[in-house]
Amino acid sequence: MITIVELALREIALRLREPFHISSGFTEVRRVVLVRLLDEDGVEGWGECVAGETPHYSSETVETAWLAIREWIAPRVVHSPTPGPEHLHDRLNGAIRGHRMARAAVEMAMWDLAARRQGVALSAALGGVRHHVPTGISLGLEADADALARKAVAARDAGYRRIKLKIAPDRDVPFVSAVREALGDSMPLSVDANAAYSPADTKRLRSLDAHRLTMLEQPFDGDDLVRHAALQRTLRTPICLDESITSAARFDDMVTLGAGRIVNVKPGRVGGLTEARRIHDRARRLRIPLWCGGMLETGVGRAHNVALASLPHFELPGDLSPSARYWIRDIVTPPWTMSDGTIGVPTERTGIGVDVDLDYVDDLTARAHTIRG
Ligand code: OSB
Ligand code: MG
Repeated sequence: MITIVELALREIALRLREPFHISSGFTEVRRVVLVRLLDEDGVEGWGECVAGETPHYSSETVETAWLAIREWIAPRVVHSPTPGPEHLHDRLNGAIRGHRMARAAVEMAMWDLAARRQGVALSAALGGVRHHVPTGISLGLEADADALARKAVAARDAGYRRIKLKIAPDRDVPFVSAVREALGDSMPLSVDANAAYSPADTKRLRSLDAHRLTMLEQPFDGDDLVRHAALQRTLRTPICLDESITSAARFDDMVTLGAGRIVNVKPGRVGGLTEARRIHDRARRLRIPLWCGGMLETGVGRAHNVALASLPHFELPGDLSPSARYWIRDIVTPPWTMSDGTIGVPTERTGIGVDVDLDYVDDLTARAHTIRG
């Protein structure tokens, strides 16, 4: 059994190297909630909450996650012995509706802690097999199609294996066509709408079929599974769902309805690594492609994503860029780096495989709160 004796919460602020625009919001300074668990033997575990500053991607925010962890999650974790992270996931899932990003931050810290206790890497604890995970890049909205095309070419030349463009109704077809022309036919290219369209835009979305996209990510609202299914029936390009897939059950619904043919898995969005792995296992059985998404994580959240992406069915490149794409200085050492379009999985170290730079985190901390039960 694992007995947690302390849950330490902190919020840090970290400026992005350049602002990131998507149809559902704009980020310049990332406010990140970090969770550190400590057990009775002095073993620690780290997790990162992916909730945004504003409720545009999902209803959760930094403020709601802070509240949920402090008031409802921590009291169910501290001094309540658990056999491990899967059990903890089910306990939290049974007790708390929603607040998945808040729950995930704690559950993922428990995965790190449990792996360290066992003396294994997080990827091994999850059943990972890959030593390098293929890397794609997500390019934010730009005001100008040529500027976007230049960024896409630079990303291809840097070795990224798939390029994803954010789109919105006023920045789609001409932007996609300029990028496709600049990249040539063979480079895997996809687009992500972050729910900016409605069924009235079906004709416009169908015109994207001409650009040989590997997928169209989340055109409609997260709740609109039935409407996604109707769109998919008229579209050649596979739909990939992101915001819609909040659980393994919702993944099953996607399959039943034909609402999408590819899944973007983000552990934070589904309540943690336990649920993310359940989606992986089902997708593998059904031969539905999936890949690991990103939420502009620091090096802590990235570590969890890299470990998840080492599972066998994560064959498509993820949104797993190296630290330097986001931050002047990451909060972990060593920072995450890319070589030959892949990120190395730290299999030689226990847990998440990177060290949190505590002095730097202290400098960045806006508030802290510790629960000892
Ligand atoms: O939809 O995948 C998304 C960032 C914030 C919120 C939602 C999304 C994204 C990204 C960035 O696409 C991916 C990354 O972390 O590089
Ligand atoms: Mg997305």
